[in-house]
Amino acid sequence: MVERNVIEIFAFPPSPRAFKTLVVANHLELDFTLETLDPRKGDFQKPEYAALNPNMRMPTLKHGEYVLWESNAIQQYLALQKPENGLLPKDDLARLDVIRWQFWDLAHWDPATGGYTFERVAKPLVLGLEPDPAALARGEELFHRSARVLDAHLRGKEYVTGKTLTVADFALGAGLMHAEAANIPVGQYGEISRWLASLKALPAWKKTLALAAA
Ligand SMILES: N[C@@H](CCC(=O)N[C@@H](CS)C(=O)NCC(=O)O)C(=O)O
Repeated sequence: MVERNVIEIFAFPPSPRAFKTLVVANHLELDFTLETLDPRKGDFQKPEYAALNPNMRMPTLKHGEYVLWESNAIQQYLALQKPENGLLPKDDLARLDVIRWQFWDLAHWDPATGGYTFERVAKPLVLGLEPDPAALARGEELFHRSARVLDAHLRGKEYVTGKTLTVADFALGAGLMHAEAANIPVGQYGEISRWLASLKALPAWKKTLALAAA
């Protein structure tokens, strides 16, 4: 029986959308429980889960009676648990910049990186299907278009919105959690590679990757 004040995160840890939320919870060292869902067992469609998230997708957060879905919104909720950490800046314009990049993630980066991950990781390793070359070609075009934007933006910046690590870094970095396995051509982009290396060095990144591999 989970205590009322413990945050529950319902997620399939190998997914980048799950990773986005779990890495923030780990970085903030929040007290949370991971409720693992497995798509191979039909967990997303189970009535008790569909009652929490009518999309029947993950992740979902539950904190007492409060329920929230959409990974980037969950990141913000987690950041608000420890506002002093600065993952979601208090200053309005600084916060809007973080939110801008979270929106850009959903509109452009997540589909661009997600195409590779779905075709080269989820299909062969989770669903037992062959990658579709046409989908990979479409994904490649999307990826380079967005990667050029992110790479140029990162020039002269430590993190996506400047000198400070925010939820935007975790939102965008999560799309590259399977970069090697999915053969995402990150190496062509020096600034993205440098920024990604700094995220991978974080203890929370390593801890969350281990959850994904478990
Ligand atoms: N925009 C949503 C996307 C959620 C999403 O599509 N999750 C995938 C995980 S890879 C899912 O649950 N897919 C199951 C399905 O499509 O049936 C978020 O970021 O939370």
